[in-house]
Amino acid sequence: MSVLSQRDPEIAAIIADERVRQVESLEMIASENYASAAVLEATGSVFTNKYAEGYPGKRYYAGNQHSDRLETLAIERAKQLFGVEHANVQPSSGAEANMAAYFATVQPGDTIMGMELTQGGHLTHGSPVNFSGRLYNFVPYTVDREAEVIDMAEVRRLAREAKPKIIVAGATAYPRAIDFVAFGEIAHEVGAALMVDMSHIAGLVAGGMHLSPAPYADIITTTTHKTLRGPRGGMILSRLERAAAIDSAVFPGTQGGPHLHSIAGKAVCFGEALKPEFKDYARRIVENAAALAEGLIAGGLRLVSGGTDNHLILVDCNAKGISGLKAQNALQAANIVSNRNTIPYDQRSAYITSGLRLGTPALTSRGMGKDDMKRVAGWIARVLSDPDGEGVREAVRNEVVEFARAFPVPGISDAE
Ligand code: DSN
Repeated sequence: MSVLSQRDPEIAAIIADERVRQVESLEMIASENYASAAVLEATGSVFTNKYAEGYPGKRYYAGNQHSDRLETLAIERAKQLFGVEHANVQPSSGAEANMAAYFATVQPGDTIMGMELTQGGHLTHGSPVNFSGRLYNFVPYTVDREAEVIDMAEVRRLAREAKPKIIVAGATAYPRAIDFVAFGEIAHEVGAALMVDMSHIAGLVAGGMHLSPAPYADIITTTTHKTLRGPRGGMILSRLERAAAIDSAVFPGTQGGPHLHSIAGKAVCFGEALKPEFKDYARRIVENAAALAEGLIAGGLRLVSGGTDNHLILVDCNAKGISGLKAQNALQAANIVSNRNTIPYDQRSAYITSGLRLGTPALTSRGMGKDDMKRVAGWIARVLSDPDGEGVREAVRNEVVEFARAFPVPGISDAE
C-alpha cells in the first residue's frame, strides 16, 4: 500500500481512477502525452520543497548548491538538444514563457503579429481575452480560405503594412509544416524579431521530423509536456545577445521562485530526447498521423487542408452534419479522448465549434503503429457516423478498452 493511500485514501482513489482512465482510453488530445516513469519520479522529487529565486550561481536564498547543479544540467541539455546558445528553463508554462518573451522584446502598446486563434493560433498570440491581446496591438494573420494553409504572401503584405516588432510563428491546431525560413525572411525584412512558439512540435523538432526554427528565430518558446514528453512546463531559447533580457523578464519580471521539481523533470526529458531512440519516436508520431489521416478520409471524413504533415489532424465535422462538441462527446463515450476545435472560418462559436482535433503523440508513446491507427480511424468514423447511437458507442468502447489495455502506458505500466 502506498504512503498516499494510507494517509489520504480519498486523493489516492482519485489518482487511481485517473490512472485507469489513462490506461483504458485512447488519448488523442494532440497536446497531451505520457511522461516516462523517470520524468514522473524527478517531477515528484524533494525539489518541490526548495525556493531558488535567481539563476545558478546568483540565488537570493541559501541552500541552492544542488539546485544550481540541476538547473545548469537542464540548461546544457536543452542547448544541446535544440542547438541554441541560451536556454531559460524556468517558465512554469507555455503562457508564462510567451509573456516573458514579449516582456523581453517589446513595450505595451507595440505591434505584434500572430496567428488568429480561431484558425489555429494560441490564446497568448493576441486573443483579446488574454493578457497578450490586452497589452499589445496584435495584428492576426490567417490561412488561405481554399487551401487552408498559412498564406505567406498575405503574412508578408500584412507585415509590410503593420510593421510589427515581433512576428509570432507557431500554432496549436495547424496540421501542416510551418515555413520558418519564410517567416524569418519576412520578419527581418520589416525589422521585426521572429518568435517561434514551437510548443506543439518541439518533440518533432528534437527528433528531426520538423524543420528546426533555431537558425531563423530570434526567440523560441515551448512547453515541455507535449510531443517532447516531459513534465508540464515551459522554456525559452535564444541567442546569447537576448539572454540577459529574457532571463530578467522571467525572473524577476514575470515569475518568482522557479519550480525546481519541474526543472528536474525537464532535465530528464531533455536527456531522453537526446537519445537516438527519440528520433524513431518522432518519426513514428508523424507516420501514425499520416496513417490516421488516410483512415479517416477513407471513413468519409473531411480533414482541414486535406491531411497532415505533423502530429495532428483537424477534422471538419460539418461533413458529418455535427458540431465539434457533439463529436468530442460521442467519442468520449467510446473512450476516445480528443478535443473540439474551431476550424478556419468556422461558423460556430469557439465553445461549440465545427472541428475536432486529433493527435498521435500519446498513442505512439504506447507503441501503437500504422495498422493500429487504421483501426482507430475506423472506430472514430463509426462513432461520428452515428453520434447518437448508444449501441455503436458501447460496442466501440468495449473494443477500445480491450485494445488499449494491450498497450503499456509509460509512467504507469512500468511504475507499478
Ligand atoms: N492547451 C494547449 C493545447 O491543447 O494546444 C495549448 O495551450
